[in-house]
Amino acid sequence: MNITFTDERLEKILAKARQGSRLSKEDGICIYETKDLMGVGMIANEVRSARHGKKAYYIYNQHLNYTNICKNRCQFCAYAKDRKESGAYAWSIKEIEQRLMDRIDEPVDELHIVGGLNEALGFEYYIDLLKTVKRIRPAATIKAFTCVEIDYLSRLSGLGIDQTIAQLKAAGLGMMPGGGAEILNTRIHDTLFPKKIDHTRWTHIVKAVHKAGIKTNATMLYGHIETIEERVAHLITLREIQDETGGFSAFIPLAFHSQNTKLSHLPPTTAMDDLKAVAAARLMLDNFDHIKAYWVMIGEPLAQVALSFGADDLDGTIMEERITHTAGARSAKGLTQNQMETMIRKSGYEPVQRDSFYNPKTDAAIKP
Ligand code: V47
Ligand code: SF4
Repeated sequence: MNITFTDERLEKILAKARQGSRLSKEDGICIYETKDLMGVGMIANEVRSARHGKKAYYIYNQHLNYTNICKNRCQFCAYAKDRKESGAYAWSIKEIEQRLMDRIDEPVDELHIVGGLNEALGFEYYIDLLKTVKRIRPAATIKAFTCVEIDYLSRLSGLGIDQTIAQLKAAGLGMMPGGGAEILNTRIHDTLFPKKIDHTRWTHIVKAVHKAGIKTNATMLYGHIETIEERVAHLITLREIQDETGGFSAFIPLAFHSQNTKLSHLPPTTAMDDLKAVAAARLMLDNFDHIKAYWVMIGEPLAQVALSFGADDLDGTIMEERITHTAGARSAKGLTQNQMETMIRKSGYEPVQRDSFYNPKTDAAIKP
């Protein structure tokens, strides 16, 4: 297909994408800087179509955020609280069981489980949590914790990283979500989340997790104080890790929401930022199969458009999202399977209900 660009620098990026050549740091910067959003989108869509055709994936999932008490208190986080603050909570294992039972009649394939670093919870709590979920939902995949929790739990248990991962895996951990990476950069770490692990530790842990045979996702939190160069460096770091381990499943750009955070003066990301984040990921991360447009953060309408800007996955039905909604997200808290499939079909794509490892659930497709 002939593409006419208003920014001629995109000709070179299109040629590279068509040859399957790796894009450089300069190409990444150009993708973010250019005003030719449609040009970038068309290249990203070509790459997305070659890999996935008209398929758009989603999963039937449930989020469980077991505690919002967190000792890290990252500047960008509206969700975390101190122990004595009003609204602070920590669910007992019984309460977790209850939340699972509340939805036991639904065909949930994945439990997405993350929470704050709550010093009142011991290592045994995490093991119990995994075992309880596995007992109640034996067929579902537990996608839980991030490298931040792995680091924390290895200190809490005194077991070291590899043993900690092994114990969590034995208790039912199936894969890990991508949160916690934020932007892999010292300046941003020291400014926004100095108490959380830095990029060196995150990289070390994610490689150990992949080596243990556990797939993870990767994310990038954008739209705060980061520069374009820092975004591109983040993507290149992830690409290099993926070359080494092959352990990343999907990449998810996370649009920063500033309400109720220490950065509440910052404006929301624009549609231009959000679509560029998806397209840049599709083009720079040539060794990632899946790019998610997380509808919770960019809203359902823009997530539909993002399917034509490089995304092949809309994440899941969710039902009870807390982290982004505490920071002012206006999207729904959850979607029914029907709403999800309608959203995909109305964008011109074919919904594919998947499991956590992108195996299609062929028997479960809802017909229009
Ligand atoms: O780790 C925190 C980010 C992450 C805010 O792997 C914020 O499938 C925006 O990682 N505004 C949690 N973002 C969400 C996450 C995720 C979501 C969906 C799918 C997957 C996956 C992973 O959200 C946190 C942090 O990076 N975050 N505060 C905020 N105010
Ligand atoms: Fe804690 Fe995670 Fe929030 Fe940081 S982003 S304060 S680690 S819950």
